[in-house]
Amino acid sequence: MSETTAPKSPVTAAQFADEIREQLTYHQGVTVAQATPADVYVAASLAVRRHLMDAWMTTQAEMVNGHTKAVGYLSAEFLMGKQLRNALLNAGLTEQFDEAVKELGFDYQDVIDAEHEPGLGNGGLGRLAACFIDSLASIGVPAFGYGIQYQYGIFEQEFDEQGRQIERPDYWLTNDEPWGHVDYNRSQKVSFGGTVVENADGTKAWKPAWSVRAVPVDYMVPGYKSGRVNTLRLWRAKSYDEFDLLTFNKSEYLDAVKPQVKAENISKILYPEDSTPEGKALRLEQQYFFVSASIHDAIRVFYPGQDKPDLTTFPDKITFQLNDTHPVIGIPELMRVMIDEYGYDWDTAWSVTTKTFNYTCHTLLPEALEVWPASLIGELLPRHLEIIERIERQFEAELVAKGVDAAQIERMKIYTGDAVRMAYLATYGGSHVNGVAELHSELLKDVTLKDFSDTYPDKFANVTNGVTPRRFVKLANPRLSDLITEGLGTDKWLTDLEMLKGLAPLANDDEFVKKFAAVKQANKVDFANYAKREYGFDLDPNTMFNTMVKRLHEYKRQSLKILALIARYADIKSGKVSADDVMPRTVIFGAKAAPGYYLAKMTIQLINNVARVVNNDPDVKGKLNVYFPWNYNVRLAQHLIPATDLDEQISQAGKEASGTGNMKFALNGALTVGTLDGANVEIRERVGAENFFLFGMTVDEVEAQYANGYNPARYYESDPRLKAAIDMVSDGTFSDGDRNTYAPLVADWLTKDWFMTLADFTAYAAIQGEIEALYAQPLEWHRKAILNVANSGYFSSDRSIEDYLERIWHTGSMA
Ligand code: OX2
Repeated sequence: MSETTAPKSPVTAAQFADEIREQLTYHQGVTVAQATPADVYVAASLAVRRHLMDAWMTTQAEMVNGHTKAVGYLSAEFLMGKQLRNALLNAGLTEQFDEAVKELGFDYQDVIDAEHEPGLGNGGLGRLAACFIDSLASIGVPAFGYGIQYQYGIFEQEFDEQGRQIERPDYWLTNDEPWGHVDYNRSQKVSFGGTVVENADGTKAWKPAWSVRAVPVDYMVPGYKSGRVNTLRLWRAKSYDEFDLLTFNKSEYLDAVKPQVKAENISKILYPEDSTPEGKALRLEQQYFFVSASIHDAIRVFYPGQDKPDLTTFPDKITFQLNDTHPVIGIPELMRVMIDEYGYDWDTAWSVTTKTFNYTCHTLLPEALEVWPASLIGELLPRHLEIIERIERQFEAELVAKGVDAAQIERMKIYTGDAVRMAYLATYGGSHVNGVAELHSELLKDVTLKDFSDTYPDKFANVTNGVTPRRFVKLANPRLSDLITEGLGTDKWLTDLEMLKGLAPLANDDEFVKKFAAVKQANKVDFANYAKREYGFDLDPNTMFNTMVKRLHEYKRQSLKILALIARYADIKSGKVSADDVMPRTVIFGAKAAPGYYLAKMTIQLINNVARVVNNDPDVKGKLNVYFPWNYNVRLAQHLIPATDLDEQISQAGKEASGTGNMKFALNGALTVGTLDGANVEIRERVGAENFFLFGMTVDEVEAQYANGYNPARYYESDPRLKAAIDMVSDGTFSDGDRNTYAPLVADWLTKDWFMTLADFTAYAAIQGEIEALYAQPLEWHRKAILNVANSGYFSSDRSIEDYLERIWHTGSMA
């Protein structure tokens, strides 16, 4: 979308202040004198929404009336982050807001802080969905994000006295929430349970046992300077029976509200899992709930007022992207809707369905590919199970016709009789399957879905992930953004991120390098202040800021980082390394562990206790510090990433599908220490091998180790520094002398170590010397950091969306 369609600077600061006053008076009923920052936050948000409203309505009208196929991004998670600043940026109102708030007598930071971040996602998958809908709107592609408005998002993390993770519910809707519009008049009915009966004419009819009302809550998704505002439609579950009056009148109050509780539980809470499924009925209920409502909603939107819509045109109206396996039940649902509700025959329904859906896989961990017990589907969605059975029969016949051998057909079963493999259903039932980085897509083809790629090679594609430069550079790092704009002479890079390449020659310009270094230093000072204010930490901005932020998972190997850190600590303590030779480092962790993930939680406890011991040890004072700010979220990411010198992407090769944090750090001028995994491979290729700290085994080496019977104890015995570090974990150094605290973790390292932390330790420890030598030459370090920024433009989510448009969706922006 060209800039001519961008909203012109719509108001002056004084006018915007008036608009805020008006909202305070007529929406909230408070005067400016009575207003709190939270009131001003709500009023300002409503004022911004008003500015976006016309573009929102035009976008919707043109989407329905135009000829451009829309995208429906079906995702169980959208990790949006705070809305106000982003909406202001995209509406072109940032400066007016800053001034208006000041004029009203408020500090803009207090107003921004009043917003409670909606945590409707676990990590990378949910944040990717949020970046993608930003890019879709910014490019001007008509699109809906479809998901669930969980009442409780990802838990709030705290640490107890022992450094253990405590999970608290995140009731993010406690205060006025100005962004979501609850549209009761466009709700959908979603049904569950019951039986399937045969009609007299031989057709099937599902007689469900119970239903819930899916109420859409609509969020605006404003594009950056595109004049387009798309919709994120998050469904909230409501009961049709508020309570049973008969039961209530018998004074059985709790029983009377049971149906309501059961219905509303569906959108109550986001599963705090990342990469592993929870085999819970409620999760399947959630999945079906939002997917069924969304499919019906799309039919309502694109065939307005039509009782007998021509659904053979459905794939020309919308393409549904399945964000991982969570929405895959949509495939049998669209079949059911077409056959049972609209009377189409099987073949027509199948042709429409396969053209409508595409599937993105985000993992390689076999345990993360959802498999549902057939009994559960049968109980909750009996008609869908029948449809899946028939899909299986058709699939097998097709494979036989293709000459696939019996053993392979057996391996490829979607429906095994006992279980339904959702990734297989998605692969067969949609047009394309994509991985999220080149290496990942290759491994999907060659390993995880090999039988399918052998049989249907044309279905497979790659789309490497990306991140939105608006939120993660412009908003998060205003100083760097200004410097980039100065260096390039334009701010057009915000919608054409490859333009960052123009910075490469400036890496040789000492003046520019010094300015770049000054930006990083100022960001570090800011973060130190933030960490003091929010967490009470005392970070020294004159040390290297070395960050590892991501979900806590064994494959991501926070263990590797903490063991190397302990080894370093031991070296300084023992005098093996003289304190004068130590490059001062501040190590910062951020990570949530799934509440039921025992070893991950123990790793959190260990990190916290290493931090406690190291930070209180006068022998290493000023040389090594460790901090673990709790409750890592988008807000913390936006503060921490711009302040980071060195980023850790140290997963076991072949396990991280892509990573997106790695892209955010590179774009913000951090150097990366990492393995050849996920998108690290592409980042390194682009920024240059000499500007990336590579270490560790390759995928092939990892596979060879598994094949030869990996023995971690061998590494423990052969590297004395590793041995010393592990011994310190066992001997009570980090548990007030108690030798049992970390025993399960140590036992796992020494006997199992499935993700080969020990095997990569020596290489990881060795590369630290190289890192520190470079850091000792600030100009050289920052030159390399500039080259990281300059060559990371490819990792814009705008580029990812362009790739989806071209390779998978075959649609484009609105004319
Ligand atoms: C994550 C992947 O672990 C990560 O590598 C990737 O960058 C991100 O998705 C976005 O593609 N749950 N979360 C993921 O995969 C699953 C499953």
